[in-house]
Amino acid sequence: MSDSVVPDFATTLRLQLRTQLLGQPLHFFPTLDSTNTYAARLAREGAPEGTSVIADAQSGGKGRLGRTWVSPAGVNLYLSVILRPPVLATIAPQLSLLAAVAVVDAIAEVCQLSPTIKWPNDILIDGKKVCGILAEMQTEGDVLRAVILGIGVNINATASAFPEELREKASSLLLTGGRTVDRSVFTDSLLTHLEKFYVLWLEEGFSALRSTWEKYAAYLIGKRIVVAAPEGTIAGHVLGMDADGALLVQGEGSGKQHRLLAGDVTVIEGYNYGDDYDPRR
Ligand code: BT5
Repeated sequence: MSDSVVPDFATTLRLQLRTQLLGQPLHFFPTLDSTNTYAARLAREGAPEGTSVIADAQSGGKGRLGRTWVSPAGVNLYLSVILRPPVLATIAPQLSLLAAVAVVDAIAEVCQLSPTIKWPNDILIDGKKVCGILAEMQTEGDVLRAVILGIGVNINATASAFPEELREKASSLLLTGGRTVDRSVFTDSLLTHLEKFYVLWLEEGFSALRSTWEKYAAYLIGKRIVVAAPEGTIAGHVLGMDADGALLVQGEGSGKQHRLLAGDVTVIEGYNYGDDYDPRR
């Protein structure tokens, strides 16, 4: 397949890209079912760390748990990066937290907007989702072979690009910032931040990113939430995160402290601890 259908994005990004590792090499496609599915195949065939896949449109964009990622052509970013960190598979979910921090910094740098992170993997602006992250692992026994880090960012999508039922909860950088964003400038910024944080994480672990993550996810701290987690549904309030990136939730009723590594968070509106509430007390 050739780059010819998306010459501006593909050619400009290749010329601009400042990274040493991520996006090296970079595969572009006019359409794929899912960049994560394609990158997973490349990873199984032995593609080196850093190999990245971008599609101009996806016909079967994937969210978590079998959900769909709406992926219209020509306006957004659909990116998958192959990583091969020498860590245990249990540590790998930290990569989606790391990616979230990189996305926030790229949006701040390119659009001068201040998104928030909704644990674990949603990026919101004005309460609406502009980015989702899907990290998929390839393992052999306990050994982690690869992580496919998929990132979808709504860049220049207009409201009509989203199906009716998503318009209330999805947005784009164009809709929130009021101006068109150059996709190659944004993608270069994202891959550059992602590479910087990945190298830092390899050298120092998640603790080096934790305070930045907590700052970006601050709105969740102290909030009353319900989490649909693999271990069951938990209601409580958010205390913060631990050094490994797990969400710490003080359970309602039981008072038990839960340490969650995955799940879907719903913030319960209309409940406020007040400005003087310190969740760490
Ligand atoms: C995610 O799942 O948020 C992960 C999305 C990852 C997409 C990237 S694109 C590149 C790579 N290739 C892929 O095939 N996937 C990755 P989840 O937390 O399960 O959220 C999915 C939910 O978000 C859906 O059920 C919708 O409610 C909503 N949604 C779908 N498309 C959206 C969009 N374009 N913008 C905002 N929200 C969307």
